Amino acid sequence: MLEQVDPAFRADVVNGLSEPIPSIPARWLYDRRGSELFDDITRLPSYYPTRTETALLKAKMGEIAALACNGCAIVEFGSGSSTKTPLLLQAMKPAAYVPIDISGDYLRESAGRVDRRFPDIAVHPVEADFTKPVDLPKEIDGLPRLGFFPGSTIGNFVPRSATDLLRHFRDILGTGAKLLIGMDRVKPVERLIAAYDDPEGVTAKFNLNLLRRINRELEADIPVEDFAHEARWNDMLGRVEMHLVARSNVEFMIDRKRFAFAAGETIHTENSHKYGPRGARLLLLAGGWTPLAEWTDDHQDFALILAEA
Ligand code: AVI
Repeated sequence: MLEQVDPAFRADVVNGLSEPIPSIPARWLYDRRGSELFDDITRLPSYYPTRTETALLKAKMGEIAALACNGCAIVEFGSGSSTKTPLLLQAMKPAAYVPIDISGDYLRESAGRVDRRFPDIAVHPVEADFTKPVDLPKEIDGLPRLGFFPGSTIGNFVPRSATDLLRHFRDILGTGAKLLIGMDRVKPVERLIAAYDDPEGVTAKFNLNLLRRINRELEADIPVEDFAHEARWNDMLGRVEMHLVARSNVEFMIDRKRFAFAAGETIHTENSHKYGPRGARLLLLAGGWTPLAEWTDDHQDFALILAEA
């Protein structure tokens, strides 16, 4: 059966590959297989962010809950299959939980799980793209709001878009709202590269899966084995970049357009920005949020920041 193809996918791929520096927006990495591979990445020994953030939440939850939520409604941006949410709900005992996710399947599954496990919390799932305007359910009118944006997903947005997104969260949640956000810290390059180019090769599969998706959904003929995964640290811009590098001269067709890559040329597929303490706070301030408190692990690998709109 032919899959439904999102016209925005076709446009992003064809336009992105036609740019002088070929790139494809990272959101297209997450088809069903890509999401499964990302779940696998979060369990890899070298991928520290998920493990560190979860441990941090567990260790500091009492303190975080006391400052962040008093009978509030928790609004989670991009709830996915998050395992961090139960920790929050257990400790904060919010009046309501509003998971927002673009994937209806994930959303219904996670909302159902929360509903069964926390019968006293009203769950109001919203199927939406949180980067676009979102109406919150009227059932939470009048409740204080806490936005939750874990996982350092903010790092996948270039600072210009990250500040737009933070301002958008402020518009959705309203003045007086709070935001608990996870941000990955700058650290030695070897550790960053190991996290994004693991010895098990899972991140390579995740990155290359994008080419398989293009072949399948856009009936293209990219020779996937002629591309290799590469993770690079861009020191000037403070980010890890994922690229797909042509191993040899490669030609392929997408949508009756021909594309040619010389050996060594790349397709840029993702950015993952890392922030120092001041950079993180400045980003929040530029996005309309005043930092109130910050928690980090013993190695200062990862930070959770509570901010107020
Ligand atoms: C989803 N996001 C926060 C991950 C990250 O670390 O930037 C995506 C990822 N890409 C490769 N590994 C993980």
